[in-house]
Amino acid sequence: MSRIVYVLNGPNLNLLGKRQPHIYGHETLADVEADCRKVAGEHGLELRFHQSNREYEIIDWIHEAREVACGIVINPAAFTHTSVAILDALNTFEATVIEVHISNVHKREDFRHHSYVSLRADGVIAGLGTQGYALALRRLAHLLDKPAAK
Ligand code: CA2
Repeated sequence: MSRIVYVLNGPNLNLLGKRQPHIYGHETLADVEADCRKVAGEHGLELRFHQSNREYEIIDWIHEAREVACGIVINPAAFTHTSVAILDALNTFEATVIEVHISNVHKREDFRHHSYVSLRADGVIAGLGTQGYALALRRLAHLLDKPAAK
């Protein structure tokens, strides 16, 4: 079984740590990637970390992951609430999918309460700040090492 994990980030997350720190905190996306690389290293996972403002690029990475990956951690950002196309792509992926949101979307505007991606995700983390990514990777590693515990 492969130990390649894709961590995918949607639109505007390239601005993390640079705008709206009261909502998304002070860590940049580079900091998040560094955290993820540390956890991946601890668990023998190979990380493919990406961000895009374009829906089709996220879909292309999900298609790539279908061929090689044992899991996807995805923060689809605003596409969470709009993208049937990303849901359709994730539905073609057979291994574990964990959805991450930095903010607690359920405490925010009504339009953030619905997630297309949650219809596919095996787990959802929201409101734990950028730590949610590392926690999602630990969960993936746990499932890989102890699949019966799922
Ligand atoms: O809480 C999350 O992680 C979100 O996925 C972030 C999205 C938002 O549309 C979702 O409802 C919840 C927004 C990402 C925008 O990221 C920014 C970061 C810093 C400054 C501005 C935007």
